[in-house]
Amino acid sequence: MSQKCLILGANGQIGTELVIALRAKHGVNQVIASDVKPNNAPEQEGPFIQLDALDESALRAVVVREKIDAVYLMAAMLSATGEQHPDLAWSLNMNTLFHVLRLAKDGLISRIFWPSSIAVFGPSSPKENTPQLGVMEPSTVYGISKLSGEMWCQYYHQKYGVDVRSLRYPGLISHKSAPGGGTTDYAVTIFYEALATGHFDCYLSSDAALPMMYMDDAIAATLALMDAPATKAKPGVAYNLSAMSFSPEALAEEIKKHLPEFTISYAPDARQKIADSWPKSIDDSWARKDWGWKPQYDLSQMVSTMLAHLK
Ligand code: AKB
Repeated sequence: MSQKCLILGANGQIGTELVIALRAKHGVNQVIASDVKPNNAPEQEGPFIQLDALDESALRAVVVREKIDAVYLMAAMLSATGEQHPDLAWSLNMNTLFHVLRLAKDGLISRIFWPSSIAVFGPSSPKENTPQLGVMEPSTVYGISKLSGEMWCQYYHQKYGVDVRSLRYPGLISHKSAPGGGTTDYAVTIFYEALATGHFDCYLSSDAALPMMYMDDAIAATLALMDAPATKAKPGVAYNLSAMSFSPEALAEEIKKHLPEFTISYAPDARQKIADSWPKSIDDSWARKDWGWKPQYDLSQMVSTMLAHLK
C-alpha cells in the first residue's frame, strides 16, 4: 500500500533511518520529513518541512496541504533527559500524541505510528522475559508518559476507531545517527570510543543487562507493523519487541573479539537507577504470533556490523 507519510522528529535517531526506509518503499516524494530543527540529515534526499509538533494548527495545516495518510510521531524526550526536565518531557511526549490522535479522530489521516518503550515497565515488573501484560509501574517521567500514551492510544482506538500502531522499542543501536538523552545510549557511544581511543568509561555498572536491538531490525519491525492488516497487527496494542539482551561487560567482551586492546571501566551515575528499574529481557511472543515478527541481528552480528560501518 503506497501512503503519503509525514515523519515528525525526522532528525532523531530512529527518524533519520525511518525516512530513508519509507522513501525506498513508498517513493521519495511520498514521504515528508519534518523536525523542529532544520534538516540535518543530508542522506535523506527529499521533501523536508521545519515543523514543531507542539504547534497543533501548524501540524494540521501541513497534514491537510500535503494530503497526508499516515503520521509517524518520532519526536520525544527520552528517559535520562526526561528526569532533568520532567515538565517539558511530559508536555512534549503527551501533547504531540494528542495532536496526532485528534488528526485521526477528525478523519484527516488514516493511520498513526507511535513509539512506546521498555520504559513502561518499572521496578515491580518481572525482570526476565517480561510479558506483554502484567505489572507496569514505571518510575521515570518518560516511562509514565509512554504508559499513559499507550492507554490513550487504546482509548482512541476503542472509542473513535483510530488506527494507531505501536511498538515498545528496546535500546536501539545504530551508526547513521546518534541517540540522545536515553539510558541505553552507552551501547552506541562505546563503539565510537572503542575505535577513537580504545577505552570506554561506562555510566552503567558492568552487569546492567538491558533489552537491545540493532536499528535495521527496529525499522523492519516498524514497516511490518504498519503494513500488516488490522486483524493481525492490532491497533491500540503497543507490542513488546525483542532481539537481544546484554550487559555492558558482555558487549565489551564482544567488541574485544575485534579490538583485543579495548578496555572498559565503570562509573555508574544517575542512569544506573533507571536501568535497574527496567526489564533485563523481554517476551515478545505476541508480536511473533500476531504479525510474524522475527529479528535478524544477535549480539555478534550487531557488533561486527557496527564496527564494519564505523571503521
Ligand atoms: C532510553 O534509553 O530512554 C530509550 C528507550 C529504552 O526507550 N532508548
